[in-house]
Amino acid sequence: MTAKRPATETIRAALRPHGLFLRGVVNFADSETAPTLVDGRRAAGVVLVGNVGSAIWPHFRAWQHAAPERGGDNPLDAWSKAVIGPLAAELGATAYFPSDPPWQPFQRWAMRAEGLRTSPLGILIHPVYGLWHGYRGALGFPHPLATEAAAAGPHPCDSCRDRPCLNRCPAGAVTDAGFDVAACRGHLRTEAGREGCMASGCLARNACPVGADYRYCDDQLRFHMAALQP
Ligand code: B12
Repeated sequence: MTAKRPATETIRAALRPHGLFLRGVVNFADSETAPTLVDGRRAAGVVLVGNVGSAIWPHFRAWQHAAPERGGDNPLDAWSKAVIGPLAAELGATAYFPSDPPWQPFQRWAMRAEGLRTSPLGILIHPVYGLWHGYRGALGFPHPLATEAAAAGPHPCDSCRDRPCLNRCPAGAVTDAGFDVAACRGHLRTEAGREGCMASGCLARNACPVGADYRYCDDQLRFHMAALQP
């Protein structure tokens, strides 16, 4: 593997046609835990690749339409690998995926790279995109990378007085104590769950007023709810 030193702008440009975004950069100090590169060395830095709003959705659905067996059991993960894997090879990087065990600490990386904090739902909230974003992969390099500016703005939950996410969940699964996965899944199996969250997306996530312009499209919302079912 030849290690190249791509500019972050080069990576950003390669992601753009797929609706993907360069979300941030983490460089690891020598004393820190860091992921292993394909050649066995320790990564010096990772570039986080993610989705914002529904920008990936038409690209993903078009790919899935043409893919053997419609992309398999986890088509969004398969699409992420089909797009980010070849890009990593081209850049001399190692690709990591959020769905692949052992799980890499994507949320911790994002907190550090983008200055994000956790919402009561357990997912990170962005001051601009709200809860409507996620991570599709990361590119590891043997050298440090130019860092990016962190997300602008204070943590939105600090100034949220009504906290609608806490009282809108029909299963009471979102509390200050954390997200109760079993309670959520139990509700999704009921008729009310099928007609509510399964049909139009997690009601607690939908209730958050931050980043409403970036709310996922209906098809994307339903896809993610279906993926939550065991
Ligand atoms: C296992 C998992 C699940 C499980 C269990 C989740 C749970 N609440 O227990 C299930 C399948 C239920 C699930 C569901 C969903 N998930 Co999930 N999940 C994961 C996965 C694969 C691993 C999480 C993990 O344990 N990581 C291991 C540790 C080592 O990583 P970490 O970064 O250190 O993460 C931890 C810290 O951030 C810590 N933490 C949180 N807040 C704070 C604050 C402080 C101060 C500190 C120190 C730590 C800390 O908690 C995290 C989890 O343990 C991650 C992807 C990944 N690789 O991280 C996605 C991930 C967390 N999930 C994600 C999402 C979006 C969801 C769903 C909304 C998707 C959906 N289908 O609707 C739901 C609902 C989640 C919810 N409300 O909690 C996103 C979150 C994106 C974001 N904006 O933050 C991730 C990052 C995947 C992605 N592709 O982007 N998920």
